[in-house]
Formats: sequence, C-alpha cells, structure tokens
Amino acid sequence: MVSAGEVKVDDKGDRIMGSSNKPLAGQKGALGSPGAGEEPHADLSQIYSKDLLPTTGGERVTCIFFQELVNILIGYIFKSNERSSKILDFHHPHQLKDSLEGFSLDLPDQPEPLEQILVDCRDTLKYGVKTGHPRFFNQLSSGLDLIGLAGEWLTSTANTNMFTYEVSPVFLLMEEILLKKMQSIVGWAEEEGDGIFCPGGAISNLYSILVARYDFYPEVKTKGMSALPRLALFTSEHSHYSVRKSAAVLGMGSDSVQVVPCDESGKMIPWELESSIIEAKAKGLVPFYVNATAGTTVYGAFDPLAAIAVVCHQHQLWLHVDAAWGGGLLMSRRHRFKLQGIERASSVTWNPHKMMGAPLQCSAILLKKRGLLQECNQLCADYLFQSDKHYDMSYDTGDKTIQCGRHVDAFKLWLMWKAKGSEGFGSQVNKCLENAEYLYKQLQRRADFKLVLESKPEHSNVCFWYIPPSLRKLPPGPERNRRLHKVAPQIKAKMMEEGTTMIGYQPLGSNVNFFRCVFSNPATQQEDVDFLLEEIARLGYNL
Ligand code: ABU
Repeated sequence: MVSAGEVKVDDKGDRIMGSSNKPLAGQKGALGSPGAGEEPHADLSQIYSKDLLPTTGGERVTCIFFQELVNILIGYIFKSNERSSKILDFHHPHQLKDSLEGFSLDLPDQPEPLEQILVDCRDTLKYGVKTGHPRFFNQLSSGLDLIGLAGEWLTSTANTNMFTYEVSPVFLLMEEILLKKMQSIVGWAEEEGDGIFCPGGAISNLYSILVARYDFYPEVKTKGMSALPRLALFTSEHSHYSVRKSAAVLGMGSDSVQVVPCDESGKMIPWELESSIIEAKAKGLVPFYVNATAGTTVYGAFDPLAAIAVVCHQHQLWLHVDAAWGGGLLMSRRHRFKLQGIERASSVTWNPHKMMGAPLQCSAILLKKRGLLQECNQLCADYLFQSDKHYDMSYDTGDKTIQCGRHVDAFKLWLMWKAKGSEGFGSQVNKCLENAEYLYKQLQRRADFKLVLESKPEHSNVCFWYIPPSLRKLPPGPERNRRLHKVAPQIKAKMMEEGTTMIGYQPLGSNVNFFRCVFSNPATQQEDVDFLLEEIARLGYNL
C-alpha cells in the first residue's frame, strides 16, 4: 500500500501533464464542485472505487481518476516511442510473484484506494513489454496505433456484445462494411462474401475447416463424425500449427492432416499437393480441404495460390488461404501481386492486428459462399435470436459464430481505416517491407551474419544467424551446427536481461536456431535495424 501523495507518477516519467489534480477544461461546472478558481482535491489515498460513478456526486472523483490514468497511459506511449527507453524490465515469474518493489499481484479481501489502483496500473505497464517500441521485432503483431487504441478504449467504454443488432447496432453495421470491403479487396464479386471477426487467426482457420466440412457433409452438424467417411486435409510443412489443432478439435484427429512438402523458400509445391491428394484417395481417405498460406509464420513465404487453386478445382476441394500474416499486403499496390489467386479461395483468414497494425485482437474469417456460416453454426437460441423482432434480424449475426458473447473487434479497425484510408495502410505495409529489404541488404554485406535464405524476402520476415568469432573458422558440419544452435538463445537471454531490443528465434527443418526478424511496426526506422544488428553482434561476440 502506498501512502497519500505517493501517486506522483511523474517521478518515474509516467506523467506528462501539469498538475495531476486539474480537472479537464470546461468540466468544473459539470462537476458542481469545487467552486470557481479552486482546484479539486486529488489525494486519492482515502478514495475508493465506491466513490466513482455511479455513486451520487461521483463525477469529480471519476474525472480525476481518469485524468490520472490517461497521464499514465500517455506517459507510457511517450516512452514506447523513445528509442533510449527499455523495451522491457525483465523479471522472472517468481520475482514478479514476490511483490517486487511493492507491486503485489495478490488479491485483497478489503478494497484498496484509488491511489493504489493507479500505482498498480503504472506498475503493470512498467513490468510489461513495450510492443509498440520501434525496436520490438519479436512478434508478427507489433506497434501501437493511436487511433486503434482510441477505438479500443471506446469499445470498452461501450462494453457491448456483438451477438445481436439490438445491443450493437452501430458496431454490427461497421463490421458488415469492413467485411464487405475486405472481401472486395480479396477480389470476390459483389454478390459473394460472408464472414465474421473472431478471436485470432487460429480460430479463423478453425472456422474455415468447420464450414468446409459442413459444406461437403451438412449431416455432421447433427450426426457428428460417425456419419462421415475418413476425411483428409492438406497443408504445407511451413503452415501454421492451427490447421492440425483444428483437425484435432473438430474430431477428425490431427493425423487426418496431410503435410505437403515445400521448396527451399518455404512455398508449398503444387505437384506434391496433387500427389498427396492422390495418395490419400488411394488409402481410402476422402480429401475435402486444402490450406494454402499467404505469408508463413517463420519465412514469410507465399504459397503459389493460383497453381494450388487449379489443383483444388480439379479435385473439387475447398481452398482456404491463411493470409493471417500476408493479408495486409493486399492493401499495397506494390505487393498485392504476391497473393495472386486468392480470389479463387473459398475462404480466407486475414488478421488486421498483424501487418495493418490494429490493436490485438482483430482477425477476420471471410467466406465466399454467402449463408453457409449461418447454416453451419445456427442454433436459434430463443432468448437471444427471437424470430419475432421488429427489425431486420439478418443483423443478429451472433448465431453465425461458435461463440455466444463476442467482443467488438471491428470498431478500432473501422476507425483506423477512416483515419488512414486504404492508401495509408498501403504506405504502412510498403514501409515495413522496405525495412525488411534494408535488413536483408545489411546482412548480405556483413561477414558476421549469415542469411538463412539467400533470396530477397517476399514479406517482412528476414531470417539469419549471427556467427560469433569462435565459430567462424569451424567447417560446416554437426559440431558447428551443435554450437550454432546455442547462439541465438544465449543472445536472446542477454537481450531480454538488458531490455534494449527483442527478436525471436527458432529452429526450422534442418536449420538450427536462427533469428527471425519481422517488421509490422511503422515506427521502425533504418537506424533501428542498424541498432538490432549491432546489439546482436555486441551480445554475441564472446560466445
Ligand atoms: N500466429 C501467431 C503469430 C506468432 C508470431 O507472432 O510469431
């Protein structure tokens, strides 16, 4: 517990405005007190959540509390954009659980004052990871779009549920507009297209399999898998693990997923797909679904969608395109050709929370055939989806989903689209791919790094090894690989301890641990790319 007056968040750089105690301009009248010229009392050490609205007269405390909170958030945003500030202040789980520097995660029986609640908010951000920092390269989703953030805040303020038009009239119409826009960008005709925003790309992929299976075997909805033959799904060895997970969740079993080989750059080989389909049929399996990836997670590879669509057409299979990561490139005139053929897909996963920078989470499953999603999932619960409502009930889209309650993920994207226009998203994507090309060129000319793929990146993924001096003279072979495998994790551990930058690593196939740098934050500049390489070289030099 902190004492009165300790919530001076500016002493840690988290305040950026003048007095914490001033109400927002123009609000004195509304608050009723204090009187003209007086400043409100802002000692929150004896004030509790029960003093906020809806308590009668709670306007003033509510205003002060939120001003303080906004100051903390703005301070955090400023810091996230300062290159010299740390990305993280790393602590092990046991340290954080051990009431580090007075930051207690334990839940009290008695209420704590608002002063403490604000300190908790500040500390939560302090010990977290600044994913909006220009030197955060760890994840496919990064950056902090401020319009998106405003949208997320408004969404939580509205605190409504996306299942019916009666409780989400505006948000549901915005979702419809967004889905139509995205479908037209994919290249589907005006009379085609359906979809829903759902919780992440893995769930979007799950929807694609669920709906594809229903399209072929509608009886599955009532009779289950026992009414169906042994099905087979196809996806590449570099695709996302959610395809196998979905097959397991949907009762087909992960073994029903046939893994199709890729070329050296991580693209599915269409003739290998065809061979796998023929082989599966020969074993008595019934192929029905192919997942092609537009932007694989590690290499950023684009499967040859047009050629895969031909194979799917010949064998009458559902083609899904997992463009969770690569879908953003559709916004760029310069790069959208990489997804040529996507218009032939029966379904598409597209995550605006990745390349388009929408705050987490924001993922869409798009379906070409209208009505299928509703037929597949609809159960008509009478207490929500009454059939005798006085408005157009096609906007009660909740019964299209496998959830009941659904978060509003559409508004922040709608607001961002208003603020940037389609062109703005295109420029953002172009900039991220320019950064990737810059990194690629730097790596090509440096002797202390080695690219995993020699070819120019198609997406913003750039994969590479750092080779410390101790390994540079070792001949290629198992001993060098054994030692090289340990380099990236050791550098990453030091990097997290120092908190200066963050990048991911993984092994893949026969390649031992290597770094994967991804760009999705438009705040990142070439100087940050230079910094990353110098930092890796500094941390890894003596390994
Ligand atoms: N498929 C979720 C994204 C994982 C990543 O950021 O690498």
